[in-house]
Formats: sequence, structure tokens, C-alpha cells
Amino acid sequence: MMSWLPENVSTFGREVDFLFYLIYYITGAVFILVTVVMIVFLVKYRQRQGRRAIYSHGSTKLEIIWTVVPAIILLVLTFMSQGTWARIKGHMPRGDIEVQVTGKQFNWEIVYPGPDGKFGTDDDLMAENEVHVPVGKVVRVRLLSKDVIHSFYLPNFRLRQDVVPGREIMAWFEATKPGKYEMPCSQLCGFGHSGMKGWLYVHAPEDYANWVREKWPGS
Ligand SMILES: [Cu+2]
Repeated sequence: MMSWLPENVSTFGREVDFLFYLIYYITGAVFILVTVVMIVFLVKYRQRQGRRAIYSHGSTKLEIIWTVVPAIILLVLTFMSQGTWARIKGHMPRGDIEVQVTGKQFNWEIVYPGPDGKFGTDDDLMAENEVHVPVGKVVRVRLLSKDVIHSFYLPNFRLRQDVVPGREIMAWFEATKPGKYEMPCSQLCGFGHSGMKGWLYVHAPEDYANWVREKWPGS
């Protein structure tokens, strides 16, 4: 069936996609089943000359079935997704690179800690709407907001995290393929929301080294 997710270039993307498609197929099958039954019943029990309406109290057996079956499906999905959730959201791997991303109406403000790896020092580099990272390295993203709730979204990485004023929220990803990827805000944050979009540049190791040399000459 349709595969309409953007290309996955994240180490944990396959796990997320597996769960997504599993839920997609289950709900798709239920949707088709319910629609077909509804249409059949509409035709079968339509108004006809001489047919009298009957009173039915329902079917206890059927009601138990359509309550228990979805409950079991939900429980199974919960247990199946636990491991993935724990790996991606519940635990924060040691990062090779860290960047700070601050959402504000209406762009992303990026801060790179520079060669010393510390924020708030002289070698910090500020940028707007552009994040540069190397491929195959764990990138930790420190998420802040200056005004309202935004949502940091990397569709190709299956990563989405709300950015909340007054909180510092960590997210992480590891890219598997160099390229230029969209980095929109996915939480309606005001009139300029739809234009709030940055780009994530994933570089091959030598390109990334060049970029670092260019930004911090002499490091
Ligand atoms: Cu926003």
C-alpha cells in the first residue's frame, strides 16, 4: 500500500516507521471493514413498502467483542512501542555534537558551542535557521523558546519535539545520509508560523571538517 513518508535518514527512523505503518494498516483495515458493513446495512435495511420496524435492545455478545478486541490491540501496541519510546525519548545517548536551538516568532536561532564544547563562551557561533552536523554522529539538540510553544520537527529523522518557554528540553538524532533536510516548526505559533522553517545540513566527515575550519579558523 501507499508509502508516503519522506525518506528516512535517522538511525531510529525504521523503528518509528514500523510502528507507524502497523497502526496505519490496523486502522485502515478497521476503516474499510466499518465502511463496507455500513454500506451493506444501509442497502439491506432500507425503507421498503410493507416492512415494519423492529425493536432491538442490541447484542451483549457483540458489544463485549467490539470492546475487548480494540482494548487488546491497544495494549499490544502499547507494549510493542515501549522499547522504541524508551530508546528514543527515555534515554539520552552521549552526544558527539551539541547544538542549541531556540524557537522564536518566527525562526530558529541556532547556537554552536564552538571548539570548547561549552555554551556561553567567546567561541560560540550564532546562526539563523541553519544547523550543520556531520553524518554518523550523535547530535544532541538543546531546545529553548523565547516566546510561545513551538515544535522542532525533522520529518526525515522522525523527530518531533515541542519547544516550551521556560524549559530546556533535550532531543537527539543520528543522521545516516548527508543532505539538506527540512526543519519546520510544527506547532501553530502565530501568523508567521507557516514560514517558520530552517534547514538541517548533514555533511560527510571531510565536508564537516571544512565547515568547522571555515567557521573557527585556527581551531
Ligand atoms: Cu513556531
